[in-house]
Amino acid sequence: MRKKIIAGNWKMNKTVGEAIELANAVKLELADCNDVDVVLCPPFTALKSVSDIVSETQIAVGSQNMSSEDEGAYTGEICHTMLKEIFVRYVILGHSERREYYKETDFWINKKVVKALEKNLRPILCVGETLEDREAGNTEKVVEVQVREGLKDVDAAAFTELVIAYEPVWAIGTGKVATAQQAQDVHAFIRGIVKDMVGAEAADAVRIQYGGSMKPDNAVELLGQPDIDGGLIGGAALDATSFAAIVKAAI
Ligand code: 3PY
Repeated sequence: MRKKIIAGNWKMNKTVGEAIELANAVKLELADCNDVDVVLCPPFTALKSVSDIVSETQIAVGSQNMSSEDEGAYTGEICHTMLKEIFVRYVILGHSERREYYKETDFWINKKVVKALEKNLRPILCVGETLEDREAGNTEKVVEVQVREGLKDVDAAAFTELVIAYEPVWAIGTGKVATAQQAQDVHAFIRGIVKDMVGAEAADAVRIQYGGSMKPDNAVELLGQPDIDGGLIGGAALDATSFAAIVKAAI
């Protein structure tokens, strides 16, 4: 039985003051939530404050990116040591916004995934097709490449730690949501790829989240699908009540 995981991707929203307010509001609702893994992913500037606020709760903290390097002359980057020092446990890697706007490739995303695992951080690897890909009938082809390349050289044992987030790009920030069946089909397909890569045990253990306009009113149906193990939440994570409602839908 896979434990569901709901992560809030706050993206480039919330000043430190606003992040403190939101984290405190989420803490009031979810501090003792044991049935679902809850993760907050604020921007880098607010990570330390949010981490302090949730430190004695069941809520974990994640970053929205991480360098593949250990330290040194990499202007603008943040490495694993800096994240672990402030008790960050998860790292979102390869989000479609990073692939699209910052031209992150599967090669670099894979280096980050491998580094995160080596340093005991849990990667949330994002994959997903664009509208153009879907309309051309290329969803499976695109997602398969992203999964195989992103998880290259990852041991079967690590699949209990890492998380895959399926986020159809056409459903991100657009208000469009994949139907529960569309999402389930791709999740089952991804699990099949993992099985082919590292075996049935790892495929059965790996958690695959859905991301892309998940909200309280569609969460129950999406989270009720057999291969959907949680959500990576965008807009709805910026409001404590909506975020908590999604977490409760996962219980
Ligand atoms: C969204 O739901 O908009 C996301 O991109 C979550 O990562």
